[in-house]
Amino acid sequence: MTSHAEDEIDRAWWKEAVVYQIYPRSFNDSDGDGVGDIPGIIEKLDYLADLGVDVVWLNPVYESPNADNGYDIADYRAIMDEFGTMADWEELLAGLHERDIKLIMDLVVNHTSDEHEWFRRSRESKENEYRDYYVWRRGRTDVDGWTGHKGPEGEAPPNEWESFFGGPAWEYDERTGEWYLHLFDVKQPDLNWENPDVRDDVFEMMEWWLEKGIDGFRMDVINLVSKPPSVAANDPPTNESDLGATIDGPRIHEYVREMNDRVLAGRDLLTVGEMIGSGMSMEEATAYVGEDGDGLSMLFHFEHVLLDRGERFWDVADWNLTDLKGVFSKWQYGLSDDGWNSLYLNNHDQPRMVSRFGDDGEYRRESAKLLGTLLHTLRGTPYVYQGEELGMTNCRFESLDEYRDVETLNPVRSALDGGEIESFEEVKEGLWANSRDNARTPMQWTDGERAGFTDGEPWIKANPNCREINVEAARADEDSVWHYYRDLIDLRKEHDVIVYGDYDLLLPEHEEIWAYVRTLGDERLLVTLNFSGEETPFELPDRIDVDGATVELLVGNYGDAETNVESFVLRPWEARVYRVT
Ligand code: TEU
Repeated sequence: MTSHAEDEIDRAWWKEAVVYQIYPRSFNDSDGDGVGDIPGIIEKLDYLADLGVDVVWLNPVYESPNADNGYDIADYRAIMDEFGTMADWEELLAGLHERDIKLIMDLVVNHTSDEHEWFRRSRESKENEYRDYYVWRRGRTDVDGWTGHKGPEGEAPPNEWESFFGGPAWEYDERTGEWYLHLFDVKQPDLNWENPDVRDDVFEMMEWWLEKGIDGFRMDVINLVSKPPSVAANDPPTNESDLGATIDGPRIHEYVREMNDRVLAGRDLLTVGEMIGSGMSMEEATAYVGEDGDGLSMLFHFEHVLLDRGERFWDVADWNLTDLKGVFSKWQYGLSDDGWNSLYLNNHDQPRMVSRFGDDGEYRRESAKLLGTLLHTLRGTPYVYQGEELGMTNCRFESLDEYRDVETLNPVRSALDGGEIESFEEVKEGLWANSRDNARTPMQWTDGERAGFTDGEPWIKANPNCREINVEAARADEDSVWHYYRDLIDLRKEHDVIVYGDYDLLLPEHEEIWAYVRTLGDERLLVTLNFSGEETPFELPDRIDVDGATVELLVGNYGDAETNVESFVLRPWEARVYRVT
């Protein structure tokens, strides 16, 4: 491992930034219709400034029929009515910039809504100029006994791919007698990136937003846009049944690079590509984010959030700390010389981190702070998901009716219809652990019944624990997760070693403690995290020389701690960050 000296730092604003993710539907409702909106975000601008974040990533706010909460876009250049107007959006951007906060927008261009003008035209006839904007195929007639889907008698879909949300990835369209591809919901037809007109239109739309003054993009499932040749070339239908073939497809780097060359290059932006899949090699990663790569600032991988996923949507597998350390360390070392990491422990698609990797019972506060310490002291750019700074938890929904998310509803309904399960009760606990709706309950502003989120009926229920966990209470309590997050965000601005220091994992096999050293020139941080509800002894390995060093506790979730770092006992879910110089 090379150790970087201070004068070799390759600085960028987006490496030094903390990003705050806003899911507008659930953030703050200004007009009492139960749905969060842009004026609601504007009301909370000072809240964001007080927390100290540098960038806001806004989940989709574009016009959409909301089959997948805005990830099904009907018009890329209009704001969804429920969220407000373009003038509201412009006011939001100005309000953020006034406070020195940048804005990155969600770019969803693997698919559109089926209500997008392009798709409306595309499905009208085989001849029209938009036909090739999407992936249309003939069905298979060479299969006996296909009982799967609603094609005409005796006809099966072009191949056997299952969509990410369950059910076939192809939909038969009567008008033209062909099938269209949708890797996600049936209302999210995939764009055909092989068609240069599609790329022209997408790039032009990106340019349009950039000219409005935004500071970058989060790119939804960007590594799915290049379809495997069997689909893209409109070859005869196949029996392919592995959707994995759509990940990092053959022309992906060509497309991302083209996007960079034609739109992004020469502008000082934050770009983060969401890269679905597991086990990405470092070679592949640097092809996207490395110095000679396609030009993205960073990417979101899925390796740590797949550790506890079972086969079906509601299956929960055990995860262990050594695996979690293993995944993060692979990326920490893998991108230490080339590329840059994004760091996230939850988002709008994932359960709440404290319920998943921490303890949302007795040690909720401690473990939320511990996870925050991890997020802010690894090498990379931290992404804080709304409510994380309060230690918000998963939510227990008591019936299927209370869920809203297509990714939860589709598979459960089809399992019920198909007799695979008999009742909601059978999968209830699995959904409590896994459903995306865990992260989508309203932001908890006050201890009121609707969490201070709305005066109306919220579109999804508020977590009853808003009685105790809410912004008002957290800001009034110096010892809250909120204040701790604010300290962590401040520290990042004061210490280059937090941003740029090298990462060195200690005790890789330890099952309760995650410990590492960060080094930049003469600056060293020792981070020790006890991932358990028991007291756990820590021994500093001999190879870390602290003889004669000055040791100071920079931050810790129990307040004080001794400064003899050679050995000590960590309290339940204790996190300590020492500065050793
Ligand atoms: O997510 C893609 C994605 O990978 C999710 O399907 C994820 O695997 C799953 O939700 C984990 O349970 C992006 C968006 O973030 C998501 O909200 C959209 O539904 C999806 O793309 C389609 O646009």
